[in-house]
Amino acid sequence: WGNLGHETIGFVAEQFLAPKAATFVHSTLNATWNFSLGPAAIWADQVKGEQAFKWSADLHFVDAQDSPLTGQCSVEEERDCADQICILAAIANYTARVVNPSLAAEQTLEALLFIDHFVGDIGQPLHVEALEEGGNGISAVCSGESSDNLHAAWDTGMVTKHIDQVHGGTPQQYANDLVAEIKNGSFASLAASWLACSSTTEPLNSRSLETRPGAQLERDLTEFLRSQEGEGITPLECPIGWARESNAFDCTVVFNFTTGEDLCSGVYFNDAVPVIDLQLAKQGFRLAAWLNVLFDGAT
Ligand code: DCM
Ligand code: DCM
Ligand code: DCM
Ligand code: ZN
Ligand code: ZN
Repeated sequence: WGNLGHETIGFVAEQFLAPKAATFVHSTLNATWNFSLGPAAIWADQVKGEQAFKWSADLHFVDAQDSPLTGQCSVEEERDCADQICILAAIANYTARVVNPSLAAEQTLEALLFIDHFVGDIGQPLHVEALEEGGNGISAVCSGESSDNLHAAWDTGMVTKHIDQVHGGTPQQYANDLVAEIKNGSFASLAASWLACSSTTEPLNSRSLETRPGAQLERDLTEFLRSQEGEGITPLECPIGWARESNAFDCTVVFNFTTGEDLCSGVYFNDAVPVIDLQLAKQGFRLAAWLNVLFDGAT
């Protein structure tokens, strides 16, 4: 996502933080970030072009070697992240680091800033897709501008137009509107299942969940943190599930357009907007739940 999408996700998460997670977040993020996961979510994009952080640029995505144009969507840790340089390994790495008491404050801050950003990016379907470098190599038209590419249309073009059209032009307002949908609106019946780490291709009722949907997320994190005694990065089940969920959209709406079609209006835009709303709301809610498990011990 671009800045607006990331800020929206951070502002959604802010409204679901449990007490200790909130205390940690607001004492770790300094005035530079207005003490908020909203503004802080864009740091990882700001630094990835700097020499000192060049190594982090490839952590923003996973190149899933699937085949979305023939309807075969999938993400496999072993196939797609064998070198451990991808968003899946990054979320695991910074999850371990953010609660590591032996790290210096600067490193703890960086870990939180990376988590804030990567839990957002993993929800962008083209950050979980190898084809044409996540759509960067596919030209696209957005609001008449033919200079765009498909990746940029999803990161920025459609999000900007949607916020301007129906959410008052600001990520704060967009986040407030999504939070209202989570609390009382169209997402209210779904939100609990977002913490079950399930894939959309795997119906919730086919899984043996404990009664609380957050239980699997808690199990995943607990097992992961326990496994950190050893070397290497243990993948986390929940982020792989999130990646598969967003990657599934690469087999439905994302590549479903003809050359020259305007993606930021008409049929394509109408199909994409519900996906954008869902993915931003979901990842914001999950970001809060993730930090709540880490710092409060529960979702
Ligand atoms: N590093 C990392 N992930 C990468 C590449 C590097 O976490 N994909 C970290 C590990 C080293 C450090 O960067 O601690 C080395 O970077 P530099 O040479 O910039 O200090
Ligand atoms: N680093 C990281 N993840 C790790 C180890 C290091 O992101 N597992 C980053 C933190 C610093 C840089 O690499 O920005 C250098 O770290 P170090 O001094 O520990 O090599
Ligand atoms: N990106 C991606 N998958 C790739 C390459 C890049 O998702 N294989 C993302 C990272 C940025 C955007 O695309 O959000 C633009 O990448 P770059 O800045 O490397 O051109
Ligand atoms: Zn992007
Ligand atoms: Zn990014």
